[in-house]
Amino acid sequence: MSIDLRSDTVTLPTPEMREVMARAEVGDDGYGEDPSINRLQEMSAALTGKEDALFVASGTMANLVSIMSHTRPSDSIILGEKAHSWLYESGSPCAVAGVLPIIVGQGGTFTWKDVEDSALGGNVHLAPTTLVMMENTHNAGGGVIFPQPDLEEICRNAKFWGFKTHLDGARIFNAAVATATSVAELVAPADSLSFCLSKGLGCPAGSLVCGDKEFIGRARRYRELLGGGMRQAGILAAAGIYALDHNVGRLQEDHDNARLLAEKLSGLPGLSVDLAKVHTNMVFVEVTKPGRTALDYAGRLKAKGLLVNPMGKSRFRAVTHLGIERRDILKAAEIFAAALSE
Ligand code: TLP
Repeated sequence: MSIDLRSDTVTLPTPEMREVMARAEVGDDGYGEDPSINRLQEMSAALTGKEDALFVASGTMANLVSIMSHTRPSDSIILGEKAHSWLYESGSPCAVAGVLPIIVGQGGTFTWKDVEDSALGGNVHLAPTTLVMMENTHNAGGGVIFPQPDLEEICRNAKFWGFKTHLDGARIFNAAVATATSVAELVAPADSLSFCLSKGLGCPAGSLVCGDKEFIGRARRYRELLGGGMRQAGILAAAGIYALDHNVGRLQEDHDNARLLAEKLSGLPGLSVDLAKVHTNMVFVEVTKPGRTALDYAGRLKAKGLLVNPMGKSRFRAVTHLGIERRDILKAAEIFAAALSE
C-alpha cells in the first residue's frame, strides 16, 4: 500500500470507530431526535465554549452556512490570502452567499491594520463589509497557526466596528495541541467557528458550526436551504464523539512526524522547506532541482509508492495523520531522496 501524505482527509475509520458507529443510538434529526447528534452538538458547544453547535456534512458547508448566517447578499467579507473559503470551496461564498471577498495579508494570516485598510462601507457604491474570516490552522499558508494576539485584536476591533468574526477552524484541534491551549481559549474572541471531524480527527465525514443560539438557529435554516438536513446521521455523529474522546491528544504524533519529515527533506539538495513554518501536521516543499516541476516530482514519488499533493508549479504539500507512523516517514524520506536522484 502507498504511503499517503496527500491530506489528513484520507484517514480511514479504525475498527474501534466503526464499532461505535455500528452501535450508535439514532433518530430523526429533522425532529431533533437523534441522540448521538444531540450529544455531539452539546459536546462541541462545551468544548468550544460557545452556546450552541450544529452538525453539518462538510467543512465547506460549515463555512458557507456561517457566511450566510452572518451576512446578506452584496455584503463584502474579509479573508486572508489563499483562504480555504475563497480558493477551495468552489466559489460558494460568491455563487451561493452572494458576498464579495476581499483578500488581505500575506501567507494566510493578517492583522487588524490589514482589515482597517481594506474594509468597505459608508458609501452607496461600496459593498459593506460585515464579516471577517480567519483560518486556524491556515491550510495553504502551510498549516501555520494564526497568531493569537492578532486574532484577538481583529475580533475586538471588529466588534467595535460592527463586523462579525468567523473562524475556519477545520484544524483548530491541531492548533490547540501545538500551542498547549484549549480550543475554547483559542476561539473565544470569535463570534463563531467551524471545525472538521474528517481531517486529523479521523472521521469519515462531518463538521460542526459553533456560536450563539441565534446564529446557530440561522445556520440550521441555511443548512436546510442547501439540502444539508440529515436524518439518522447519528451513525456519523458517533464517530465524531469517539474522535473527540480518543483522537485529539494523539495529534502531537502527527506534528512530530511532520517535523521529522521537514527536517529530513530540508537536508536534500533539490528540495527546500521553510522549517519555521512547520507548526503542525503539514509540510510545504519547494522543488528547486532545475527542470523539475512539483507535478513531475509527485509522479515519480507515486511510482515508488508515495503520494503527495502538488500545489502550484514548484510546490507540493505533505500532510501527516493517524494513518502514518514514524517508520512511514523514514521510508518516505528514502523515497524522496531516490526520486530526486533519478
Ligand atoms: N481541505 C482539504 C481540501 O482542500 C480539499 C484538504 O485536503 O486540506 N477549511 C479548511 C481549512 C480545509 O482545509 C478544508 C478542506 C475545508 C475547510 C473544507 O472541508 P471539506 O473538505 O470537509 O468540505
